[in-house]
Amino acid sequence: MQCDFFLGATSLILDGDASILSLQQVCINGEEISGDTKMQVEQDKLTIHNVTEPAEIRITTRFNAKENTELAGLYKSGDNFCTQCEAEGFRRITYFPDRPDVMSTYTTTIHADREKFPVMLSNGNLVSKQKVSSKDSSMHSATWHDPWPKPSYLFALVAGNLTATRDTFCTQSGKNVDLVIWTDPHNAHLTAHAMYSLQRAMKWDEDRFGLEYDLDLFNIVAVDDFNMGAMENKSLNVFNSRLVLASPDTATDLSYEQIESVVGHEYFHNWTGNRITCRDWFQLSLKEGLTVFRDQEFTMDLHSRPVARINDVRNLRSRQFAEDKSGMSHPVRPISYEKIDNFYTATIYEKGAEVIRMYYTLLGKEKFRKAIDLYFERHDGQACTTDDFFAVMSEVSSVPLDGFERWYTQAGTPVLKASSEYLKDTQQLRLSLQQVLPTPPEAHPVEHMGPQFIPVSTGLLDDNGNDLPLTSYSYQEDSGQTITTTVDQGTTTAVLPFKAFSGEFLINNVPQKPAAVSLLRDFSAPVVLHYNQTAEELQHLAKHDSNPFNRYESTQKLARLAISASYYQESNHATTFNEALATTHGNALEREDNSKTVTKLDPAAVAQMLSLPSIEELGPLLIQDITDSPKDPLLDPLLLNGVRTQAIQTTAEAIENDLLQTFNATTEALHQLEYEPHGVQTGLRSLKGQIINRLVALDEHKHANRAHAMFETATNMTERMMALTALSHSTSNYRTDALDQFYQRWRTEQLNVIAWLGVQARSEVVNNVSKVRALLSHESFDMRTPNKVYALIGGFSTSPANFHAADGSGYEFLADSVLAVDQINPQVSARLLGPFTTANNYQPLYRDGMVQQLLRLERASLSGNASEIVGKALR
Ligand code: 0A1
Ligand code: ZN
Repeated sequence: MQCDFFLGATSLILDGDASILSLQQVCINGEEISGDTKMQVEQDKLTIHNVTEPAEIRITTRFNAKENTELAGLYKSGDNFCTQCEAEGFRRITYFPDRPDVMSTYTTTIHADREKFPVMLSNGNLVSKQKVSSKDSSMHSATWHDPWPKPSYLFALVAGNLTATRDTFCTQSGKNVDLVIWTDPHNAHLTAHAMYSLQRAMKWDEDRFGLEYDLDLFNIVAVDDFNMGAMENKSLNVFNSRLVLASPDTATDLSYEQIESVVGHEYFHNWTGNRITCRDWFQLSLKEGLTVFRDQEFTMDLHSRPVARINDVRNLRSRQFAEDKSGMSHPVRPISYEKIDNFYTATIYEKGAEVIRMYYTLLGKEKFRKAIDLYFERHDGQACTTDDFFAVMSEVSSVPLDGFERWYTQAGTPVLKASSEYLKDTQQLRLSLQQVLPTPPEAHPVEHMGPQFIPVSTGLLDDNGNDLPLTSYSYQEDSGQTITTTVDQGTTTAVLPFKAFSGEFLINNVPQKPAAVSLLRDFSAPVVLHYNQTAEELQHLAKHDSNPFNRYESTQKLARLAISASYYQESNHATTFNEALATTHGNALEREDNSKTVTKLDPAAVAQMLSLPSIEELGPLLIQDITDSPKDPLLDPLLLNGVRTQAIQTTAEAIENDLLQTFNATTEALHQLEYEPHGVQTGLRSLKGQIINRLVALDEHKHANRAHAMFETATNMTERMMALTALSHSTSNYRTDALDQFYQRWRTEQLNVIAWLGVQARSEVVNNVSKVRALLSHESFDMRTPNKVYALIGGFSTSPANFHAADGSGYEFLADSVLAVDQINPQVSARLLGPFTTANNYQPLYRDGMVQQLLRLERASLSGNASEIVGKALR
């Protein structure tokens, strides 16, 4: 390869992992070198002395890709070879300056057996492919050249017996791009959705960001063994097969949605990640946060914006807010790490995307586009920092962005405290705001914590539920000066720029006391909002808020208040909020008179309103406190799970008839439709799934048969899995029957088997740990396949009742599993350890149980990946 790496010194130091590589030969300008005076090989590097530029350095290494179970570098998945080089996998292939700011052009020649490896791929364009000339040779070779300079983490190579699904895309400038999806031959019929998603992504990036693809060929390869979701290697994306392959019988609606979004995500990286890459791995969010933002917008533009926003916020709260409350808490731009593989986190990805979304909210759509255009104009071809991105945003923004940069450097979720008062005499609404920042984690100290710039999208509702028009707002600066900002005529949402630790906004010309204030519309900042609202106000907002996100949020808030009141045994409050919640759920199920639609509102939104916050969402909120005064900052997970289940039951009981009616109506409506993984029918299915879960949770004796019938009559994987999930938590015989039937019918489909393992792992049935342990030796399970490990072991840790079992059996199971997986694949074992990193949030019974297992793990000789997480969990 052509590597324009500036040597600067006479010794060239190249990264390399001697645990896998065996160095065969080093030649400089055609001459082999050897001996300590010429070069030194150490565990993690090769130093070549006295190199004078320019030089041609030829390095030959050997390694056993078949035994590379870490799935980093070049490895075998099934009968095929493939690579994974992000973040530091290239150094497991050869010695190289394996860092993102060294950008080189690559020419790759692959030699392989013709029969076993008919397909040989690498980045860029195919230059030549030929049989090896000697008559009796079974070998052939292919040479690829990628004209775009790139860092080593974007290198890729694939060889195997793969089948191509081909299509094309004509770019905005009229160039035809060949699109190819490569799969194992028996899966080729499952690629249509991924191909269509790719074409839509290419079109969307042109329409929305003016970005065109820059080569004539784009390949996607689906592999069964992959540590993560997918990888954006230049022109040769490698995907976990679960994010490519789909048919109505093997994929749920959610899988279809994820395929579209991840195909988009990897494609969008071509500009945000590949053309402009990261200077170092501390800047990882520069490419990941921005690309997640882009894939979120892609989903929003293609489907329902509010439904997508709600899903994104749910995900953020349950994963990233929890991470902020764990030993893994770190800022969007971390300042230290032991293993970069451990930092592909919800903070880098999802919080990173929220940071980009705040720029978007503050600049507005047009200016944001202008700023992004400037980013590409200024930095194309460079390895950049988040400061470079901040600089272009600041330059274009009409709002000064002081304090915004702290979103990158300060870890944790800010608490935004709000109170409001109507000033009748002056016809103003006073909104007092305060931000409370968490103490920085030990590993990421910050000398002077400053206030973060929080955009607070705000609207006011009158008694009839209509938005009050807004005209202007005033803010008193620290200097004492009052600044008044006029908002555009007709505006009913104002983005209040809050950048102090505390301050007051006065919303002017408010003719009457608002019936309710709608704060943080569309979740305009990744904060926990404390704002005292009565059950009536929340019900009013849930029914009328013009902002669909806040309609959902008000229902969620009622649920949070109901659950927290039960948790703290405040029975009066619990009754009030549970009743209000049931009424709100009943209202959401309302159906238009004489209408054929199942619900007045979008059924997908109704399903979201009906769903209660997950345990993962509730945990950090409870200890952070929902009600402004945590009674006990340490969590009892079993109690929390119990009161959550009770809330599900109490509210379901109050509206059982409505639930049944809607269940039947969705069944009827779906019966008329042929399965499609999009449109209104996906909403109908998610509503149906939500309801069947509620009903079985309410009374399994009464409703398990309904779930079983749903399972048996399902014509698609979505409804089958929904029914199976509802049954999985019950103790009825229907459960075992459905699980057995499912396995017998789908045992040859890998994706279905993975779903089958997962649904059993997540079951809340008492003492499920023994069943899950038994599944470790089931014929379908393989500890070397990450998808199966995540489904079974990772899935188990999400069952509160079993993971937190009072006898410690759940913790012991996780530790045993980590020890076994760590021998095979450290990236995967490190991921499995996630649930232990919140140990310090729990009451002593639970915390001590986790700590006992963590100490046991600490004494074992773990991989560097796993021991970093164990160390942080014990802190
Ligand atoms: N950059 C990829 C994700 C990815 C990261 C690391 C990997 O191996 C350690 C693999 C994939 C993305 O954001 O899609
Ligand atoms: Zn990414």
